[in-house]
Amino acid sequence: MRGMQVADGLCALLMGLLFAPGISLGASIKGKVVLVGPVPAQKKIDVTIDQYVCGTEKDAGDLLLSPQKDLRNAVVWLENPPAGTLAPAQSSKVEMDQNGCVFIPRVVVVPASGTVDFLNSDRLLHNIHATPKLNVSFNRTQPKSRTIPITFEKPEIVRINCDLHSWMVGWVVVAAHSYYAITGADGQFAFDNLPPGQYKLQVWHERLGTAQASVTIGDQQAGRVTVEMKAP
Ligand SMILES: [Cu+2]
Repeated sequence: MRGMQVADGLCALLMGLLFAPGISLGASIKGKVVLVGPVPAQKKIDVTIDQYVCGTEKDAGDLLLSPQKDLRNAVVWLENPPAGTLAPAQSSKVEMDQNGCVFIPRVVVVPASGTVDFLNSDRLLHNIHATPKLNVSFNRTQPKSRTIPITFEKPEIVRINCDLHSWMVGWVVVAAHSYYAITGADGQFAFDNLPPGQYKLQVWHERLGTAQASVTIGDQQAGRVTVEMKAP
């Protein structure tokens, strides 16, 4: 019984902290990104080299939609993150593999000063090539099974190419803070542990460009938002 009372007391204390004005982090944003309007043509690319690994045809992969036009691989972030969330440390490994002559995952997020491990699971030579504006350029050949770690210092969206296979494109989104998300196959994203307030969302997609939205959330609420993107 005594233990229960201590636990209850601790619980009350924690609840008090959570509900105290100014420091509550009980709000969240739940949203999805959808395409509105006509669906642009989905490109296919004929593969003429290295077919023994790459196959004979590839989807461009730059516009992945569900039957309901939910948009995958859009990157969503808060333009005005809560104070004190700048420059997070990298908490887990970020990897981008080259597998079947495709970058997998196609889009990754890494915090500024974080490292992406580039892998090659294919039994042929690939290459990783990028010419960012704010980060250091690189152009490295990559035999099977070699891991190449690349550190990205500055927030920026960096396109990655393989020069040997022209259709291979990947994206490294270097994040300025911890409130970045990539939409899943259902177009959904979520941000948790937010103080109440008004938030501006920035959305980027490699083919559809950018979009903005704003959402206001109260204490212990989930703000819901649907971001609509159109083909340019
Ligand atoms: Cu390649």
